[in-house]
Amino acid sequence: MKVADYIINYLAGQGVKEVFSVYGAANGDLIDAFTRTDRIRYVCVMHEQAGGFAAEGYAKVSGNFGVALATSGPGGQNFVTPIGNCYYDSVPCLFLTGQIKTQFLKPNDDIRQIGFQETDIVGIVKPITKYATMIKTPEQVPYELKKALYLMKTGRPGPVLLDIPIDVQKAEISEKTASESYCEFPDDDYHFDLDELYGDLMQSERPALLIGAGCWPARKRLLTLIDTLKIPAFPTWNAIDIVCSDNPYYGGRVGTYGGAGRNFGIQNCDLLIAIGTRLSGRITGGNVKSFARGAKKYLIDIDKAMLQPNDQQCPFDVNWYSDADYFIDCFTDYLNSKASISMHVKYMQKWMDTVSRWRYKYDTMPVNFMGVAEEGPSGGKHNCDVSPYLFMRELSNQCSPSDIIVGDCGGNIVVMNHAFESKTGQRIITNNGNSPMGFSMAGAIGAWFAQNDEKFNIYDAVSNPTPNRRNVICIIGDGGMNMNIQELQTIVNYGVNVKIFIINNNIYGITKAFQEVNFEGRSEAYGPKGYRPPDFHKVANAYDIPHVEICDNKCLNIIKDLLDSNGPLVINVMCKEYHTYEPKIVGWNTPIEDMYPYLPRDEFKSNMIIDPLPGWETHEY
Ligand SMILES: Cc1ncc(C[n+]2csc(CCOP(=O)(O)OP(=O)(O)O)c2C)c(N)n1
Ligand SMILES: [Mg+2]
Repeated sequence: MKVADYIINYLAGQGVKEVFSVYGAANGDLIDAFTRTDRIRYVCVMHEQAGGFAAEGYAKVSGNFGVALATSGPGGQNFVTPIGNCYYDSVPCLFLTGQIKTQFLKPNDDIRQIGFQETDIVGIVKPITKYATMIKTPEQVPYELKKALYLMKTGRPGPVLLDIPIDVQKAEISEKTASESYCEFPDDDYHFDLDELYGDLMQSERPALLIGAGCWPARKRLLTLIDTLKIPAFPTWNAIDIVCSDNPYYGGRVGTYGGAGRNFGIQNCDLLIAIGTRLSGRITGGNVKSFARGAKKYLIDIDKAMLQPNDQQCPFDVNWYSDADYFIDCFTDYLNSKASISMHVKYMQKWMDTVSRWRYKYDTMPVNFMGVAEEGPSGGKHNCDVSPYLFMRELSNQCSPSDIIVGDCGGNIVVMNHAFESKTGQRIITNNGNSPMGFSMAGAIGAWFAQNDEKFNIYDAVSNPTPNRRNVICIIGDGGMNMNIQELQTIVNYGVNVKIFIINNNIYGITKAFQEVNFEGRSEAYGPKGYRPPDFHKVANAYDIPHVEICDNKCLNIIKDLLDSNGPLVINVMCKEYHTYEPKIVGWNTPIEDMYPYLPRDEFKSNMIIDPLPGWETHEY
């Protein structure tokens, strides 16, 4: 069997249905291998970066891993951003690159290049992959493939890259070679002392859970655990579809995105149990040591490097190495064996009510936070005005529990985190750790392929029946749209049914907000100076995709009809030059509970159960 066929068949055997590819001579044999199987197909994207983003979207929605395929040189180089995405957001993806024939490979690192489009892609991506290697002989292929996939999925998942020279792709391998395999047993030396945790829980008056994306595989059992504990659960930025807004124990979003509730819940807890999270700075805020400072803090995570108190920006008191899945099972069993948990639960209602009250009272939606689009030199020809906050809340009201929502970056993702209220069953994905502009359109394409494939439709909403099809909704800024605009053609070519909502403020909104705070408002390179978006109506026309404009807050009730319509749609949400993202945390020293616009000081103080930090009277922390 040809090596190229072996690889493609192997991926099909792993349940992968689509490989996102751009052609090139160096991956020609791998592409040709698809002609000899009907178990797996390639999807031609217009740019390798988008192919990598699509593979990420596919992995996040299918629960399987994603695969992207590129040629040597520039093809592989275009993978750098999606590989970074997968590394920082712990996404299992296999990146395959073709490489020039082994005979033309440069013999040492002093030589820049010998073969046409030769590049040391392995060297380039080493720091942002779990494993990357060039396979120089056909005999190594089965072993390296198994090893790469094993490392990709085991422990904290992440991307791997295999670089395969043309002559290796063309070579034959025997069945005997192919059966030899890589095998390693997972390091599951998990240990924790549940008696200690239980003792602290019984003592605690204000316990809280912090739930990270590492809990995704155990999400159903996690919801049972939350229901047993009956304490507030706060999702991190990658877990807002694990603990959803409709969960009775949902505490709200935290950190930078802690809009509703203004972080009073997490900051006032006296016991914090964080599971499957690396505690990004977006969660803790810049004054990291002030995060949940009144609490004894437990961290349960699979990444040993993140469990070292000396390396932790915000040191945790107890750090346990464990798979979230395993911990959740053990903790649930443990609690079920304890009669006293029911007594504890009785006392928790008051604390839960307090957290809910903060969340409702300090919603981002009351008029004073809703913001009004500023007047300014208009980048568009329409004089229209939609509040992104109002739009996002309305979108979430009109979305169904089976929808898949893919967010981008910039001001629009801040608004999405502030105002989109999730429903159990929804998938809400973006790339948070790397946050590249233009992720969401390509990510949505991958998400669509994943949901469209019945076998891997892992829809498992707790209380909703499995729908045949799920709406895929892409939310993107005008700036982000420009970064992968060419993928509109992939959408057309494959009939991808995705609704693209462009939050069109004609500028890089988050950049304008940043410059106002940090550069005395000098407006550089975000628009209209330097940057200006195209007329998206004309763009959609050029790609032959229907286009709708929402120009007024009063028209937001049409969202549901747009979602129910057939086929792809570009929806231009006209927001003038909106760039007010509030509430927000101002300054590196401010603890996350003191968000701007500042509450009157007596009101702020009345919400603090623990002591405010010195400086709270004047905000001079
Ligand atoms: C690839 C890439 N380049 C630059 C940035 C820096 N950046 C973050 S958000 C942003 C502006 C985004 O503008 P837009 O998509 O219109 O969103 P808005 O903030 O207006 O909602 C920029 C330049 C980035 N995140 N990714
Ligand atoms: Mg914008």
